[in-house]
Amino acid sequence: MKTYLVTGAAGFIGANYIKYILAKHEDIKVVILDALTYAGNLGTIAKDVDNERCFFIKGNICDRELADRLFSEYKFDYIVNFAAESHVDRSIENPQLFLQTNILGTQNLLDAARRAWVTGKDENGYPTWRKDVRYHQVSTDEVYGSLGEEGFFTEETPLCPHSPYSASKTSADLIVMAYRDTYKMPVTITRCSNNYGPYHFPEKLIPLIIKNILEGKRLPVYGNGTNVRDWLYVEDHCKAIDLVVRQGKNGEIYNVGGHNEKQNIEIVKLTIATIRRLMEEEPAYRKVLKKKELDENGEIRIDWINDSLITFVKDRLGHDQRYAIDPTKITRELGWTPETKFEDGIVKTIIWYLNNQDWVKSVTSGDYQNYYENMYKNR
Ligand code: NAD
Ligand code: TDX
Repeated sequence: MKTYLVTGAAGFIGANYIKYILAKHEDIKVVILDALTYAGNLGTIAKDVDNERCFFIKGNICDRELADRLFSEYKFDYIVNFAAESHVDRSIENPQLFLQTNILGTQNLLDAARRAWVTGKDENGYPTWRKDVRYHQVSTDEVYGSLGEEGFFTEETPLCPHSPYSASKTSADLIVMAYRDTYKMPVTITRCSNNYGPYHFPEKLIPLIIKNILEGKRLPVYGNGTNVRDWLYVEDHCKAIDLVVRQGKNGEIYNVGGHNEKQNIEIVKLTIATIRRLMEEEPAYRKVLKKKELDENGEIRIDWINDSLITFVKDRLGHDQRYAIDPTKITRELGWTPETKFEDGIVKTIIWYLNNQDWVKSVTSGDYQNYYENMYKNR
C-alpha cells in the first residue's frame, strides 16, 4: 500500500491525475493538499474524496507546520507536486504570488519530506533516505524558453525562461535538483507541453475559446496567432507522471509532449469548426448556446459560429513564439507515447464542456468576470 501526497489536485491536471491513479492502482491511498485558490474547485474532485482511499485537506503548500503534521500523520511514500500558480498572463500582472507558491512552496515540501524521510548519514555526511520514497515535481516545457521555426526541447536544452511564471517554475526545478545533488534526495521531474481536456480552467486558450463561442462572444487571439504550442491530452500527461513516479530513474528529468504542434490560430479555427459540426450532427447540443435565435426549421441558429468571431488583440508581453517537446527519453526508457490523437481529444474535450456547463458556471461564478474584463477590456 503506497500513500501519496498529491498537491494542487483540485486543479486541472492534478484532478485528472488522482482520478487516473485511483482507477489504475487499487493498493494506494491519496491525500490531496490544495489551497482552493480561484483555480481549485472542490466540485471537481467531490466524487473522489472522503472515502478510505482519498482524503482532501485544505491548505497551503507554503505552510511548514501543516506539511510536518501531514507527513507525521500519513507517512507518505510519494509526493507529487502539482500545486502552482499556473497562468502566464496572471504572472505578468502579479509576479510575487508566483514566486511564493511556485518556489517557496516547492522548497517547503522538499524540506518537509527531508525531515520525514532522512534516516541517518553515510560516511561522507550525506543523508540516507527511507527506501522506495520519491518526490516528483510537475514542471513545464516553458522552462526552456522559446524555439525558432526548427528544433525541439530535449532534457539537455539550456533553461531560459521568459515570463515570471516560467522563471518561477524553473527556479522550482533548480531547487529540486539542488536537493537531489546536495542531499541525494530521491526526486524526479517531468516537463510537459500544453495540456487540454476536462476541468481545464477557462482562462487558458482552449476552454476560454469554447466558453466564449457558447456565449457568442469574440475570440481573442494574441498578436497574429502564429505562436506555436505542442498540445497533449491531459490523460496522456497523467499516464506519463504515473510511470515516472513509479518506474522513472531516481534523479532524472523527463520531457513529455504530444508531437502535436499547432499555431494558436489553427487551434481556434479547429475549435470553432468542431463545435459547429457537433451541433449540426446533434441539434440537442444547441441548448447550451446563450443566443437562442431560431432558424426557419425552428432550430437554434448556429450559422454565426464561424471564423468571424475571431478578434486579433494586443500580444502578450514577452510572448514565447514556439514550444515543441522531444519526448524520446520517456518513450525509450519507460515506453510512454501519447495515445490520444488531437482530432479525437478536442472532440472529447468539447463534448465534456457541452455536458458540464454547471461546472463551468461554478468555477467562473466568483472573481472570473473581473479577471476577464481587466485582461481583455483594453486589448
Ligand atoms: P491549475 O491552475 O488548474 O491548478 C493549480 C491547483 O493548485 C489549484 O487547485 C490551486 O488551488 C492549487 N494551488 C495554487 N496555489 C496553491 C498553494 N499555495 N498551496 C496549495 N495549493 C495551491 O494548474 P494546472 O494547469 O492543473 O497545472 C498543474 C501543474 O502542472 C502546475 O505545476 C503547472 O505548472 C504544471 N503544468 C501545467 C501545464 C498545462 O498545460 N496546464 C503544462 C505543463 C505543466
Ligand atoms: O485569450 C487567449 N488568447 C491567446 O491567443 C489566451 C488565454 C491565450 N492565447 C495564446 C497564448 C499562448 O500562445 O494561446 C497560447 C496558449 O495560452 P495559454 O492557454 O495561456 O497557455 P500557455 O501560456 O502556453 O501556458 C500553458 O502551457 C504551459 C499553461 O498555462 C502553463 O501552466 C503550462 O506550463
